[in-house]
Amino acid sequence: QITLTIDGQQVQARAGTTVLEAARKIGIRIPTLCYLKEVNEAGACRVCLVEVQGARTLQASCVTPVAEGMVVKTNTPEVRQARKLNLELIMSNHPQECLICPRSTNCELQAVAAELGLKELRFEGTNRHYQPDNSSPSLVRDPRKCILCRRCVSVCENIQKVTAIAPQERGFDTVIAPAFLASLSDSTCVNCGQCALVCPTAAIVEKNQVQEVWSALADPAKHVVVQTAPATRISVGEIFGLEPGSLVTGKMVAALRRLGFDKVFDTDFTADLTIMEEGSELIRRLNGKGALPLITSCSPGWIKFIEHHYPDLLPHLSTCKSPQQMFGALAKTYYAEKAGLDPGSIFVVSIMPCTAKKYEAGRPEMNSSGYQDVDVVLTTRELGKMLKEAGIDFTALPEENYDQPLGISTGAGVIFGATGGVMEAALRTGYELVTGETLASIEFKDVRGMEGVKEAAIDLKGTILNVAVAHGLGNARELLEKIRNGDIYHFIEIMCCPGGCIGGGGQPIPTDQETRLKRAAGIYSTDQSMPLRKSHENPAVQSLYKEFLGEPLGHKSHQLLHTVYTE
Ligand code: HC1
Repeated sequence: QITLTIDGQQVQARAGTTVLEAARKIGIRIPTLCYLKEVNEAGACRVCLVEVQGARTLQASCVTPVAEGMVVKTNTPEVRQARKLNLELIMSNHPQECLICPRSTNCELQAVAAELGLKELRFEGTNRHYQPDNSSPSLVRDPRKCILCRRCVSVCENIQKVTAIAPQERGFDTVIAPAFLASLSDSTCVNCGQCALVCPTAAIVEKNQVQEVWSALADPAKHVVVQTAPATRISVGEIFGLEPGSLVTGKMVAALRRLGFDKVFDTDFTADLTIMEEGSELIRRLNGKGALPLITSCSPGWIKFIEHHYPDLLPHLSTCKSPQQMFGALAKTYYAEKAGLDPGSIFVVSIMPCTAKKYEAGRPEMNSSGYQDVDVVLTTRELGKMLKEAGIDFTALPEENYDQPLGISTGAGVIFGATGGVMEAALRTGYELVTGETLASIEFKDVRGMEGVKEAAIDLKGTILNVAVAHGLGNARELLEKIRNGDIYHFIEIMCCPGGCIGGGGQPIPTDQETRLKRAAGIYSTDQSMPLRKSHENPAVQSLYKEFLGEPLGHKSHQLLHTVYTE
């Protein structure tokens, strides 16, 4: 332990702790912009300056380690003035578009300016000459709003290990962009949107498609249906001031009806269906037909990552489309038939915690209904914007139920939203299908939690199934290297984003580790509250097979619910 003094108070801190953390421990708030704990600790923005006795200049507290006997002052006239000056310099070439900016009221630059009491902008810098990059189906990069904090670079390089963006050029020309200033769509970007989650401003945001949905809703010739992803029901409430993890399924359904959707359905229904298809695929592969380990394929950022970086492992991917895409294909076939609708008039909207789902919906494979299966994907954040625009008082809404039959689901469907959930859902069904026995305990806790790579050996009454789960692409790399090195696994779940979809790039900001944990807890308690918790017990899935699909991996399933990914 080290003892130091901050603003006259004695503080004990572990060696290696920064002055910023030591100050926070005793309730002293030092403003920060570029700092992101354990991801970006670069001291780049210099708004966290403090005075350290004996030092010749003010120090960036986020990168200054504590030292024995250190005397720190965080609130002197010089400190306040220096922080303000640095902020003014940052803002001198930041577009003054706050009123119409997508991050307005949720912008850290705006918040720090208010916190520091900035009252005037005395300098006019050279405006950045780089133009917004609209090339990606998922994200818009606007270098004019970039404050060069490098959070996006760190998350892309160190957490996702994708390194699609990095600082390019020098001095005033510095810009965060793909190599050779290529557009995002020409880079190795997987569309995960983790950059957008950590960006303090609007330099990287989701591609906003709200207007496309308003237009569809206003078109009397269109029958507009919506599906909601597992991880949206425990996060959309945050946009309206609720705690992360608060379950708002019923209010979300009510809100979507108020917006004018003709039917409100649930992606959890097709998550259950995915388990039927993927579980059957696993059993088939265990019987020698196809490559092992089988790896899940529902996370589109992960799919793009394996296509770019591990094409030799593509035969291991499940051929199942994601639940989002299975839903789209069924909405325009099974549902159209049942409801007596022309599939061409059905417009499918998805509410997803994910920016890569926008890209997935536009992939050329995703039109097995004869139409583009999913028409528009909105992130949780865009749904929040839409609801605000419509003047819907979200927290005052009553709880309503999903429409049937594509709104019926089990607890296994909902846990898809947290890392380990797809695996656990598959084990709940797989165990019972393989052994013919009812599980005594349905909770597989070894595959839950935030550890980067989780492994377990599951005893299927004599047959041992080696399973592993990775979330975040950096962790996925680690696991994929083990497969390449010959480690034996039978079944693997990989989700692109840290924490799984609860930490998706389209989720409310902030999405930090504390938030992820609360959302995951919300997911698991939702599962516990469900009357049915195993996918094969979903009566709507059972009817779907009886009335329409036939059997898992049958001809129709093959045509509508499966695909093959190539390099
Ligand atoms: Fe996900 Fe999935 S769980 S990928 O994380 O398999 O986005 O929530 O909708 O498709 O069901 C996301 C979440 C989501 C799909 C399902």
